[in-house]
Amino acid sequence: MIVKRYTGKTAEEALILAKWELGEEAIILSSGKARDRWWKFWETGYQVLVATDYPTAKDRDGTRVAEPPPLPQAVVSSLEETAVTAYASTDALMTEDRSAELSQVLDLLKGLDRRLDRIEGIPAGRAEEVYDWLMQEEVVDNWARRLAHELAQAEDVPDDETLEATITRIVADHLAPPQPISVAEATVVVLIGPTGSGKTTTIAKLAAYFHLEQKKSVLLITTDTYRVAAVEQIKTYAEILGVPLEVAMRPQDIPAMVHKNPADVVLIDTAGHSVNHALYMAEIQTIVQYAKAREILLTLPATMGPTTMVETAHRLAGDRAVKLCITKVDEAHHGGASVSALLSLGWPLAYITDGQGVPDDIRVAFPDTIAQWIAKGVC
Ligand SMILES: Nc1nc2c(ncn2[C@@H]2O[C@H](COP(=O)(O)OP(=O)(O)OP(=O)(O)O)[C@@H](O)[C@H]2O)c(=O)[nH]1
Ligand SMILES: [Mg+2]
Repeated sequence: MIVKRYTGKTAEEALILAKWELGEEAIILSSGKARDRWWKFWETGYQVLVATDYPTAKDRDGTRVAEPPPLPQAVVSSLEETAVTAYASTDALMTEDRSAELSQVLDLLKGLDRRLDRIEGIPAGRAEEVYDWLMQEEVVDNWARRLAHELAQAEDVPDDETLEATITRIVADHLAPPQPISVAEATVVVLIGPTGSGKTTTIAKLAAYFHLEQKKSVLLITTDTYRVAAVEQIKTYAEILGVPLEVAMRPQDIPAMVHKNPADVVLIDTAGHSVNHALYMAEIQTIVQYAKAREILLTLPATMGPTTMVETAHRLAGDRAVKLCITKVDEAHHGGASVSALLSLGWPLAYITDGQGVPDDIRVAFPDTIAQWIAKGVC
């Protein structure tokens, strides 16, 4: 006995198809609405389950033994129509742009995930207060979470410690002591950093400090011959401070300039370019090599986002050891981005600068100062 299932848009259509293939003798075992199949979503309609004892129009190895009668025209048209609808629906599914809806759903899910994490993942009490505070200060979530967990696990938290003191303590614990530029022996420092991050202004501040306060001899060299007025800018500072300035058209000129103007501290300015600028990245490398730099100071503005800060730092530093100088602290609404980047990088921080004023607006960056930026909202 042969039992087969036939589907059609109507019960009659299914039956005609069954009888066409199995012959008039076929018996209907059951009929009803066809079940949807997800991969043939258009296949709704009716189905009949039909059985026959007689040989079908095809023999067992598939060759036709008798030509079946032609399908009625109504069934042919209906089948064609179904096929057209199916193709059209598939086409629509393939071409329809659902990315906007998808990204909305993803955002929703991410938000939900964060909220669930928050409910389940952050220990209650002081740790939760700390987490909320850090998030408000725009510390990145994974650091806020980590610090909150560390606090919850710590056994020696004083009961009467204020929230501000707790935050200052746990953030400062993760920061290394500052490493300002040492001028104990003659040193060459190259300043690098993204465009407008404060390299030239920071050089002026440092030159003033070393020359006027520490009474050291200072030589300024600029390699920034790209930007209009870049030389004028540093020349003005050199004249006010009374220190020599050399303009290096090529990195190869630097050794002779250093040799000609022996100084306790040589501060070398570089041009700001995008880190995506391959030539600039190569030029920094050459400047550092020709200058025989003892120190590289990387200026990063506090107004940058934490991810960009970390990526920019990695790209500019390459595999060289650099010290960081966080600039424009006065312009950042929150300290969270800088603190998150500092915690992630784990590189030594030398200075922070908090204003355009030369020479005053520069400070050695002690962990407590940075931590209070988060705890109090001011640096
Ligand atoms: N608010 C604020 N402004 C700063 C600070 N440091 C530098 N600036 C200002 O930022 C602008 C750019 O400073 P520059 O020192 O010219 O920056 P740069 O990195 O040398 O710039 P390029 O050479 O063009 O890449 C100037 O207007 C500075 O006065 C700071 O700490 N706070
Ligand atoms: Mg500059």
